[in-house]
Formats: sequence, C-alpha cells, structure tokens
Amino acid sequence: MHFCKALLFLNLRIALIITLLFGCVAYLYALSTIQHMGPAAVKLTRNVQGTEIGKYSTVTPLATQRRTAVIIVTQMRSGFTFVGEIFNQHPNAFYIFEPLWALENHKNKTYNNPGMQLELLRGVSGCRFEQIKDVMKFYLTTKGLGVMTTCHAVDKMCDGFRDKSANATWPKRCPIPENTLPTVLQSTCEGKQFTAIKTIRLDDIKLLQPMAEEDDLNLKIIQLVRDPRAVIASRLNLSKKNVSVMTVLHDKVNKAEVQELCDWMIRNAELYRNKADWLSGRFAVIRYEDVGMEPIHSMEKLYKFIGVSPKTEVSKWLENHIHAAKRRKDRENPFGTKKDPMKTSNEWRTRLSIRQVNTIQSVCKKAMELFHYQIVETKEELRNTSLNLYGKRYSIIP
Ligand SMILES: *[C@@H]1O[C@H](CO)[C@@H](O)[C@H](O)[C@H]1NC(C)=O
Ligand SMILES: *[C@@H]1O[C@H](CO)[C@@H](O)[C@H](O)[C@H]1NC(C)=O
Ligand SMILES: *[C@@H]1O[C@H](CO)[C@@H](O)[C@H](O)[C@H]1NC(C)=O
Ligand SMILES: *[C@@H]1O[C@H](CO)[C@@H](O)[C@H](O)[C@H]1NC(C)=O
Ligand SMILES: CC(=O)N[C@H]1CO[C@H](CO)[C@@H](O)[C@@H]1O
Repeated sequence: MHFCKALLFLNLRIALIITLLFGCVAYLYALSTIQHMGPAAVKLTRNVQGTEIGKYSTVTPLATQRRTAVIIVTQMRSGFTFVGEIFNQHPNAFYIFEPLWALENHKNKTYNNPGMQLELLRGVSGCRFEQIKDVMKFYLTTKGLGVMTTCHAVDKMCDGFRDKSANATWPKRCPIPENTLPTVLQSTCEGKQFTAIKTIRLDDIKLLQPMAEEDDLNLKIIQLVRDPRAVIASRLNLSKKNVSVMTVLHDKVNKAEVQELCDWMIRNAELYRNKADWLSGRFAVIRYEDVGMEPIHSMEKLYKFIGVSPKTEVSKWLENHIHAAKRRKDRENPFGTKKDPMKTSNEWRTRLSIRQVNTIQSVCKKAMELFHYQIVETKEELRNTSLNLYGKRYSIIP
C-alpha cells in the first residue's frame, strides 16, 4: 500500500516535470514564431500605445478603430428623406437629422454660428457630448423635430427614461437628467458602429475640413442634389394639396431663393471638382433623378462608400418604401412607376410655366450645366416628357 502511494507520488512529480518541460518548449516555440513573422507584424503590434508592451500579443491596429461618420447635406424640398432613412434603418447606426436646427432655434441666440455648428457635428460624429450637452438636451426634447421617436437609436435610448403616460409633455418623452446626458449619449453612440447625420442647414462643407483631418474619425460626406426647377416647383406649393398648372402659374418665383439654391449646389461640389486633398475618398454627390432610376443600386453604392455593410433590414425597408411610394404617387419620392420611371422626376414640367422655368434656368445656368440638367427652350419642350432632360447622368460615388 505504502509502496503504491510512493509510486503514485513519484509519477505525479514526473508528470509535473514533463508538463513544465512541454510548456517551456511550447513557449519558446511560440516566441520564435512570433519573432519570425517579419517586420510588419512587429510594427503592427508596436503601434499599440507606441510601446513594446503588446509586442508578443496579437492585437489589431488602432487604425481600424477609427469611427465612421457620414454627413449628408442637402436642401429643403429636395426629396431625399429616404437617404437619411436608409441609414436610420441600419441596426448599427447612430442616426440623427437636423441637429443644426437646435442651434438655429435655441434660446441663446449666440449659438447659431459656424463655430458652434462644427463643434456640434464634431461631437455627434465622435460620440463626445460633454461640450454640447446644452444643445443636445434642447434638440432631444423639443416638439418641433420629434427626434426622440423618429431616430431609432435615440428612441431606444430615451425609452429607458421616458414617462409613458398619455399626457406626458414633450420634455418628459426623453427626460434624461442633464448631468448624465453626455454619458448616456456617449454610450448609445459608441454602442453603434457608425454615426450618420443629415442636414439641410450646412451652407458650406468646407466647414467640415477639421473633422476630415482628425485621426480617429473616418469622415464621409454625401451631397444630394435635385433639378432646381423641381425643387422650386415643390417649394412653391407646400401648402396646396390639389396642385395644377393653373394654380402654380400665378406664384412668382423668388429669384434670391433660386440663386441661393444654385449657389449652394455649385459651392459644395466645386471643392471636390478642384480636387481638394482633404475631400479625396470622402466625398460623394448624387442626383435625385439618378437615384430614382436605380434606388437599390444607389443604396448599395452609398454603403460601400462609407465602408459599412448594409444589413438586410435596410434593403427590406427600402424595397417596401419604394413600393409604398409608388402606390401613393408620392411627389417627394424619386421613385416612378414601372411604366414611367421618370414620372416623379418630371412632375414639375406640368406644374411650372415656361416663364417660371426661364427665370430659374437663367439664374441656375451654371449649376444646371455642372450637374447635366438639360435646359428647355420652349413650352413644347417643357411639356413633352418624352424628351429626357436627365439622360446624361452625373452622380459620383467613389
Ligand atoms: C449664451 O452662450 C454663450 C456662449 O456661447 C454664453 O457666454 C452666454 O452666457 C449665453 N447666454 C445666455 C443668456 O445664456
Ligand atoms: C396625467 O393624467 C392623469 C389622469 O389622467 C393625472 O392624474 C395626471 O396628473 C396627469 N399628469 C400631468 C403631468 O398632467
Ligand atoms: C383638383 O383640381 C381640378 C382642376 O383644378 C378640379 O377639377 C378637381 O375637382 C380638384 N380636386 C379636388 C379634390 O379638389
Ligand atoms: C416629344 O419629344 C420626342 C423626343 O424628342 C419627339 O420625338 C416628339 O416628336 C415630341 N413630341 C411633340 C409633340 O413635340
Ligand atoms: C411659396 C409659395 O408661394 N407658396 C404658395 C402656395 O400656395 C398658397 C395658397 O394655397 C400660397 O399662399 C403660397 O404663398
């Protein structure tokens, strides 16, 4: 019995020694393998914190952890609601629209300036909210926008706080205390793969240059443009349900408004056309009319451009939305019918007079040439929708 115990004890010791020996050999082998992975591997691991702490661990480089933020700029009545929505529908998006509205409408009138605009967009893009908590609080709780129910990530965030009683006032629909708001927003934002912001209130994308040069941000900018004749036609009668040529005819086109619209189109596309370094790989421009022809393809290209894979939720939503828009003959959606894909794009041609069209065309000559919007000379050309004014595409998505 005693002998057996001694033997067992001995065996255990031997086993321990063998295990240790194997461990040492395995460790040395692993060490030599890692050292023989070449300079790339060493450089890669050294990037971590700039020291050699992580030398023998396999860690992905920090570069891949740059946050993607896409800023979508467009103008009022350009019919691009769905472009914001294709990002809102992504389960991994932190999507918000019109944050600049909050600066414009904040009770502190000093807020509405380019410096604050940059600070706000920067904060939202990079998930840093401490400096902008005052504006964010106003933005999230104001009735005017309804952000807390329409933007999915924000909606979910507010859900844990809101007063669900039927008579809850607007501030109670997202009553996150101001002192915790920055951290709650930050964790919501960081919990999502990317940020998407849509706005009609950015005059000049040049404002975004400092964001493009930030090391930890992967900034993408999408400019959405639409035929100015269609935009103006749409704006002329926001309040009219039953629109016909006769009713619109008498509305004067506001030249200053048209000028502003077309200047904006040119100003924001020109930096890219002049090959501004900081925009390289970061800028895309799409025409409403081109999206109308190929909505699914456009969505896929936009996602490819920002480097995020579109989930099935997005394509499903878009397909349903296209069908619904076609059924409703929704004027503000670019999607035509099967029989006439350009139908919605051409609608303005039955609603504006040739005089109105001439006014817009003379003010917008340069912008229309740039984006390949074909000019009409006569009333016959204007009304004859067999004449395609959008045959030459323009959209650029790198
Ligand atoms: C408005 O904001 C500025 C900073 O942008 C601040 O200095 C000023 O005190 C604020 N005014 C009011 C009335 O809160
Ligand atoms: C909401 O309505 C309930 C009864 O319907 C009432 O007791 C409560 O005071 C109301 N709350 C507010 C904030 O008005
Ligand atoms: C719309 O306008 C047309 C012509 O102007 C008119 O005949 C028609 O009754 C109107 N429809 C409605 C619903 O008002
Ligand atoms: C309408 O435009 C098409 C295409 O340019 C042309 O073939 C046709 O003759 C035009 N119709 C009329 C009535 O001008
Ligand atoms: C911008 C514009 O001129 N809108 C007009 C549209 O039609 C209504 C009447 O229904 C006018 O009051 C608006 O001025």
